[in-house]
Amino acid sequence: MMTQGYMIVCDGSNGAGKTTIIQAIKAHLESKGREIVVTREPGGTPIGEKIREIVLSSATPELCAITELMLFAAARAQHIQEKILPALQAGKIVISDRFDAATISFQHYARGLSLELTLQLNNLALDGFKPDMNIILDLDPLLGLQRVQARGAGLDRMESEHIDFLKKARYGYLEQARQDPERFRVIDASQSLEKVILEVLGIVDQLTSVSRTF
Ligand code: T5A
Repeated sequence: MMTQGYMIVCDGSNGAGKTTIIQAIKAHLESKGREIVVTREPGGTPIGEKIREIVLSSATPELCAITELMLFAAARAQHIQEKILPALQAGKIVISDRFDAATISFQHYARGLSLELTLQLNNLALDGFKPDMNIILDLDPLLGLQRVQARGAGLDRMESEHIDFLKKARYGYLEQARQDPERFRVIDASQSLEKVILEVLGIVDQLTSVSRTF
């Protein structure tokens, strides 16, 4: 009997702590003997990482909205086929730093592309695939940007957008969570790191304790 893989997505406001929290989830699940693949979007594969350089480069602010949408979708299609599906089929747990909900939040709610077009491209890339759980780290974008800057990192093309853009993306995540409470969990990321980790690990334990063997 083989253990079934799971896909957990950590997503939410910029600088909310996704990278930090993912390391805590990884350590926690590894201590339980699970094999973990940590990945990210845009990125996760050599082709996806090249697309990441294009979409996040603040040197090319002229990237138009439809090109941006197609690039995120292209990176995701490659990510699923090359990395995610093989890992899940091998019984591993995949933890992705952002995934399809980011496209709905950023390209639809923030950028203003129609929901129909955004879903069309998302669905093309997903090809019927859905992650098991989306953990949304919710934070005021101003606080998130302060955290990114305090870490000493420069701002990328998306983070250099007007603050209203990031506020709309935040709202987009909360809306998606409201519409799909089964697959989304929202965590208040303004809490202490210890508190956030505790809440997230509770969700992860609940998800991975559900017996899914085949
Ligand atoms: N995007 C992405 C789209 O527009 N469409 C899409 O389809 C996709 C997939 C990706 C960008 O692309 C956009 C969204 C994004 O704008 P990214 O690498 O995901 O970029 O960018 P960020 O969200 O900005 O990621 P960061 O790596 O900058 O932030 P994290 O990972 O959320 O935060 P982290 O863990 O690095 O933490 C930031 C700092 O805060 C501290 C940490 O120690 C660190 O110093 N911290 C806390 N401090 C206090 N209290 C807490 N609770 C803390 N948690 C962390």
